[in-house]
Amino acid sequence: MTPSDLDLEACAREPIRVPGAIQPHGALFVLRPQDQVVMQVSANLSDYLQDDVVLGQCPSAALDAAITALLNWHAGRQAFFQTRLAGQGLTLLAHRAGPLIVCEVEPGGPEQMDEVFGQLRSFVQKLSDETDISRSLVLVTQFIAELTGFDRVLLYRFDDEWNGQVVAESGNGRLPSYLGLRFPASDIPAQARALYASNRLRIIPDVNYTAVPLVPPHNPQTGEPLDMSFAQLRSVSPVHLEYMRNMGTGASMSVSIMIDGRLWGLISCHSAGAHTVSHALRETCDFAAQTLAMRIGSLARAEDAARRVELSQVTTRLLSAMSAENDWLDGLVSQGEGLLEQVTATGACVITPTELRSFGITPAEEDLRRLVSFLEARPEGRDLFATQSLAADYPAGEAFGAIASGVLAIGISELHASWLIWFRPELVRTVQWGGNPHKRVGESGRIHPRKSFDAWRELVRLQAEPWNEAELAAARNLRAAIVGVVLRKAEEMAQLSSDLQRSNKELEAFSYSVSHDLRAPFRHIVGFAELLRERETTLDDKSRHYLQTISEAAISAGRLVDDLLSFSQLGRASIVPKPMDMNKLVADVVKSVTLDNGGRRIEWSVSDLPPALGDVTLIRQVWFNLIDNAVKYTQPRSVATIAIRGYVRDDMTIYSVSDNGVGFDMAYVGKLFGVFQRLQRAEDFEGTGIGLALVRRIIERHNGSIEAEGEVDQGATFTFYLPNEMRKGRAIA
Ligand code: JQ2
Repeated sequence: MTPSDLDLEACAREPIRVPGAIQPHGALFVLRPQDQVVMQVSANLSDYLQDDVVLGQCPSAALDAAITALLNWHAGRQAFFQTRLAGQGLTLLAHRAGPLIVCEVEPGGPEQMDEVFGQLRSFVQKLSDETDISRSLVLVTQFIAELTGFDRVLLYRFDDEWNGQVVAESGNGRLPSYLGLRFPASDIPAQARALYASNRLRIIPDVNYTAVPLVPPHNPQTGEPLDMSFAQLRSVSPVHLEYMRNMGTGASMSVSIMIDGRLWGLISCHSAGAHTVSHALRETCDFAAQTLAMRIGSLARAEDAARRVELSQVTTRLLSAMSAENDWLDGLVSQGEGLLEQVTATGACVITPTELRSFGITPAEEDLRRLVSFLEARPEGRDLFATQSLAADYPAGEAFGAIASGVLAIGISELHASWLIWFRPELVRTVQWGGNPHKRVGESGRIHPRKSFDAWRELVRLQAEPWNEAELAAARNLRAAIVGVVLRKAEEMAQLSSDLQRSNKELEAFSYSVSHDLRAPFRHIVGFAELLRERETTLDDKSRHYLQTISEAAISAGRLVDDLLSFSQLGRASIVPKPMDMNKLVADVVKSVTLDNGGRRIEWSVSDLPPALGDVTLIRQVWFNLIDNAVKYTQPRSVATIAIRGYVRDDMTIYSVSDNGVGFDMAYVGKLFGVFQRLQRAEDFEGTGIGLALVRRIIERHNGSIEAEGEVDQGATFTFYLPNEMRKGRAIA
């Protein structure tokens, strides 16, 4: 037969409950309870029961005692019946199949159960002392290997997709180790798993057996094939027998481990040659397996609880790091290892529209940004997203599936597309596959473990280890922690900014009233100083100089008050934007600034300036201050050059004033536009220290912006941006 997927598919559909045959290590007959007539027999029945049970008749008187007991059992509710047929050296086992009773006989006398109970007792003791699941699994394989004498006992555990992995093993070395190996779900197909969930034990004492047919093949009364789900002797699938032969095993037995009603795994026993185990010992194995199942159930719950505590400690660590830093992201990233540990990932990133911080192994930034677009587009929005196979949900993910098949993502902002994302690599990359231990010389055939591993490999391509509940919960908790930290920081900021706004308002009110009240006294000082000078014609030079100084100081103080006043008024006045002829405005300003420049040489270079929208008086003030500054700070130059430019770019009209003056150090550019901030010593250059603050305020009131560039002794350029006609609708605040 040629290997083909079709064969395998057919085998997955094989009706294994109704094979119509048994294995030859016992015999079977079907009894109709009303009249005790034998309805069906296995063709080998006379090998075991001679003429005591014959098709179409009632069992002979030699079995009377057993049959009476059997009928008593049938009238009750127990599922299984067992008795000794001492005269024949057999054990009789029975169970119901619809209205009929299926009876099976197997050779075997009463066991020396005392010793077995001793072994069982010590096993149960060891198991209850063991707190680690993995070591408990090894204990059970050891116990069963000792009890049954099989060459190798494996513990085979199913994952969510019913792929399996050998997670514990005991053996005498006659068969190769399969520890750690993984197999695809198809190696134990669905109908077999369903059967094994209800009938927990099966044995194949000799893989090379010849199946014994049932006679007649169907129940003569119903015409139905016999349901052998619970028959000990059920003949097994020929495909599975082929598999066993290919893996070099002559006998097998497997016991289901059921946890919370689900088939969790199998204890799978093999021998190189034929090997059998009595019914009593098989029962003991089942008992051990179910004891283990209960233990795993409770250990798993304890482990899950411990894991949640462990992960919440990681969350706490991350939380305190985030709270300690000004920028919570810095804190989070400073604990990169913890971030990975939080959900056992190999890579992680926090990605916002403006920032990307990553840790460990992650896809490239452009892949991450595209992944975020995918996440954002989901109907679930920014809820948790977890997958063990990203490519299945998001085909573009295949490109980086090797490092990020597992993705756990969680939105961390209501407002922005900000995500915390963890990654896990494709599983095949992480599997330890040292030296192909299952590859044996001479292994052949269409199905055997090595091919199974390849099939499994194909199956789990682009799949990562799944995220468990404790990890998903940890991700949610961390999100809550982040949101908490961010919220608290935002509240602090809001508090700060409302404090700031209040003190700004107070300051404005204060400076308005102060400057208003100071204006008149300064005028008076100047005026009276002037009057005094005119009246007292006999004053000596020194006194005249004093008077001159008084009036200059008062003029300067008055100017300061004027500036302060207009600065504080700016916060209140509403702005009515009108088209402004900037060429004219600048020409006027240049003229007024240079009226009295003490014969300085200034080379002006003024380009044709585009018009703009704004309040002419205020913008004139801007030009005045900038140009006046340029003139002022070029004083030390023998030839000052001042250039004024203007152009339109997109929805902004941009103007600049450059000079070759004393410039400034860019390190202090942030201070340039503050009130009373001056980079040069006040006495070197006249001015109130409010000019640039006022300029910025005016520009900002126009919804524009201003920036400065300079270098010490190399001049400065001030550039301001005003929203133009295109943005007129929302140009002015
Ligand atoms: O031998 C048994 O106890 C039957 C249960 C069974 C097992 C357990 C044994 N066992 C292992 O210890 C390991 C790890 C090395 C594997 C992979 C394994 C497989 C395994 N398959 C079992 C049963 C079956 N497999 C059955 C039902 C047999 C029956 O109860 O009648 C079927 C139909 C198959 C079918 C396949 N097995 C294959 O490997 C493939 C490719 C197929 C065809 C889909």
